[in-house]
Amino acid sequence: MNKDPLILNMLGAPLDLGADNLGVDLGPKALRYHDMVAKLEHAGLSIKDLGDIDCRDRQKLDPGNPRMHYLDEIIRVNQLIAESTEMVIKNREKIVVIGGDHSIDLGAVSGASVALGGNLALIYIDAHGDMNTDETTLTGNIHGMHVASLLGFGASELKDLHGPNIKIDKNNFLHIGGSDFDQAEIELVNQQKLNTFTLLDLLKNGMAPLLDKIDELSSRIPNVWVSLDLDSIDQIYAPGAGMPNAKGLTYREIATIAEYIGINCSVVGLDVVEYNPLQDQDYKTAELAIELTAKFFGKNYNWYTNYLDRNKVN
Ligand SMILES: [Mn+2]
Repeated sequence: MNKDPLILNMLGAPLDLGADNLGVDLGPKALRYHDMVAKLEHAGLSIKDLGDIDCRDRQKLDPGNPRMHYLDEIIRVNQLIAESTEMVIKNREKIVVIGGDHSIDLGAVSGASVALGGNLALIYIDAHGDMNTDETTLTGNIHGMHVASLLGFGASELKDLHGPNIKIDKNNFLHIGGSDFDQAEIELVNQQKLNTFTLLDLLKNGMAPLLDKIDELSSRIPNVWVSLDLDSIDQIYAPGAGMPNAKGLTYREIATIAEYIGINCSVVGLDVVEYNPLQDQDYKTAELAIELTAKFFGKNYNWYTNYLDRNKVN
């Protein structure tokens, strides 16, 4: 494991307007309270804290367009996120963006893609597809649409955020851990031949074919953005996810995926989203989010490193 300090910028995006449930706006504050900065520093990452973006409260806003709720504010916040990720990656530093709901991924990936002239792969870990458009959405919630936007589908307001180019070429996309795709999302995956490795694939074929897919992608496109929706993880390990998942990835599976990506890919940025501290149990999910963040950047932080620290011989 690489012991060199690595500069990691940290940006909080306490946006909850892309979703319905109360609490994901508290994610950045709760992770900071749980010492995310100190713990990542301890893991060997040198943190530059960019603070939290000011997000407006839904009580003060009109949902507006019924097919894209709170569109204007979501675009405003995502534009700010995109400017941050673009600047950081142009400076050849790395960044973790902490949600908030998953719609913050739109700005995060858009800024990274622009910084790299579109030469960016996206590894997307989520129980859901997030590939609806304003035409196929069943809820009007934008946290279910931004992947389609990044791939160049759906409403121009979303897909043209931070510039008109397609942010992620569909051949440079890998979706991991899906178990709940909507019909329209299944059709998009099939029509566009999108690269997915679902929970069923994992249970049927094991981890090896997934690791091969990660290798293939990162050998072709060296710069990788990782998006981690905590609802991809089983609720036993991640009770504090926006939509807790009774059939998600085990701790062993997600920790291995994160470790493998951290060692074998050049991860330029990560977003960790849908953390809901109101549903967490003893900060279990927060602790896991911190551990996985360290692992995605090739470092380690877990109960064992803590055990070693506590029992160090002087
Ligand atoms: Mn999601």
